[in-house]
Amino acid sequence: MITLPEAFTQALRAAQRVAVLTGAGISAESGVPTFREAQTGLWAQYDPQQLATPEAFQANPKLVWDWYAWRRKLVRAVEPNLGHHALVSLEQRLPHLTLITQNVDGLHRRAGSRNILELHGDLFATRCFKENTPVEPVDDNSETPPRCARCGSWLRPGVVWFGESLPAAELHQAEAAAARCELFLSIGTSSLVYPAAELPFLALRSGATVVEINPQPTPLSQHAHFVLQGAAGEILPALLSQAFPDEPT
Ligand code: BJW
Repeated sequence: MITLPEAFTQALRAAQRVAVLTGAGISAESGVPTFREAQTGLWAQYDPQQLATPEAFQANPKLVWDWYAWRRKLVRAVEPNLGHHALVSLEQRLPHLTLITQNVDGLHRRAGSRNILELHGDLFATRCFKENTPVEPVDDNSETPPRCARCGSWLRPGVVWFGESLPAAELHQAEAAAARCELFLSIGTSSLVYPAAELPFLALRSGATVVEINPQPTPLSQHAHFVLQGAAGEILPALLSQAFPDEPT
């Protein structure tokens, strides 16, 4: 049984505005590999950081498209876990919670979270590589990579690659939520990728209490007010039952 610091559960109960930033670690217990952990099977020989760039796609569109098609298949076969579900319950109990996610797997949406900002796009969305316009998702069994029906260019996954801008409206809302919140939770992210990694620091500068949930230390750890070392799927349900002991989970 995990016992969380009373000062933290009290801060959570009292908070009017909470911002939550999640990364790949929250989906790990669903069976989705994190971004920086070694890949398995066919993809073990590739470094995700080398595949998730426009340059990699331009150099080898089939390779990069197939990697995303493989990940879509993997994500379709898994379910949201206790960590995702605990965040849904937290949203229902708190006056205002903004869920900012770097994940492209859609598991927060599938769990039932409502106020979500997806900073790095959506694994299941498709865009024209040349015109950057959204198009209808294509069948993963069709020829790869597919072509844009309008201009004939390659289609690409609707995610944000290294060197690309994040969706402006989502980033703006995430920064506003980080600057305004009293409590900021950073969950399951290595805190390495910017501008998302800047958000807890923005919250710190604005006077918020910052809490990290992660089995491993990150560059944020030494700055956070509370570091809860462990798996999100264990800590988040404990947080819920200890902060709101009289409410059904
Ligand atoms: C658990 C767990 C459990 C395990 N429970 N936890 C400032 C300084 C330096 C560089 C830059 C900067 N500003 C911009 C940059 C460049 C770049 C960047 O940040 N590079 C860094 C690598 C240094 N950023 C960009 O290019 C961004 N664009 C941009 O800023 O545009 C303007 C600009 C461009 C160029 C220069 C300057 C300005 C775009 C970033 C897009 C990131 N996209 C990706 C791919 C998405 C599509 C896909 O999935 O394929 O997003 S990269 C990848 O990293 C993915 C993730 O969302 C993101 C974050 O990873 P995350 O979620 O933290 O996962 P992991 O695997 O790293 O960590 C998992 C964690 O979980 C670990 O800590 C585990 O311990 C933990 N864990 N089990 C809880 N059960």
